[in-house]
Amino acid sequence: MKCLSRLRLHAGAACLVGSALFLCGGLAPLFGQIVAWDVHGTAASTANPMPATLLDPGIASATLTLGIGVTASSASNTFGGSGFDQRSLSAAMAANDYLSFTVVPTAGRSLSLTSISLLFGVSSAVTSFHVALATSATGFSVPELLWTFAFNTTLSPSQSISLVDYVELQDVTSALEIRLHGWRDPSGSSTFRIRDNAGYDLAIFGTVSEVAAIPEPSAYAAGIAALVAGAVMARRGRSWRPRRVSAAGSQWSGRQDSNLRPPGPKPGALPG
Ligand SMILES: [Ca+2]
Repeated sequence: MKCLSRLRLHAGAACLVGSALFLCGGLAPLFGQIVAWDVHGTAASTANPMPATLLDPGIASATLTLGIGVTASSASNTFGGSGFDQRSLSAAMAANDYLSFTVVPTAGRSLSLTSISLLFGVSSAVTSFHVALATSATGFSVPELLWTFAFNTTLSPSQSISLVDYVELQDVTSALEIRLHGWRDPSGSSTFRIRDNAGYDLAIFGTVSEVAAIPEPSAYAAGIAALVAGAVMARRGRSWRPRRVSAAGSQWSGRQDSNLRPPGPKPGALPG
């Protein structure tokens, strides 16, 4: 995966310096925060799904919601749910115990994610509460989880997860969902939530780019033909000389000795 990502970056660099810039096209990417939520003054019980507080113009929509395995919490200044009661990732996935956010690019735009920052916690500390990020880009595949983490306090410190190595999260042109699954070691049930601090509490960083128009195959063929024709003409231009045509229609080079010309009637010669 990392190798593919590097290939993509190298291709991007080649795109910038190459002579075929028209194939890369598009606007300069916008770096930074492209989607963010501030849960201050809200609760999942009254705002589910919750639209993003900050939305890049290149993103049509972004919503934060809950899996059907948990119940929207009414705790103020949070977005979360009660009923996180599974004891393994596979069980949490099967039970749909998760927080989820879905980002939909505007038509003609693509998203490339670089990182996610989030602030979360539980209502009562346990040893331990576990979380894992999975994405629709990989079919929520467990071997391709984006990140896992465990904590044993109520207020886990802010977390920042780099996504630059995940090629599936680059150049995304359709809806992308990321699920934050939660489960716990001891039996019981937790209320797990995005919690409030100054500013945004869940933010996605990355770039939004205009999708480059892909030339029609006929345009490629015409372009290649023009390049080949130009190269041939340039090569001929170095050795080309005027050519004359004999009366009999034979051709010879103007540089050839006259003795090598095709035989023809001599001036003034009489018939017979
Ligand atoms: Ca906040």
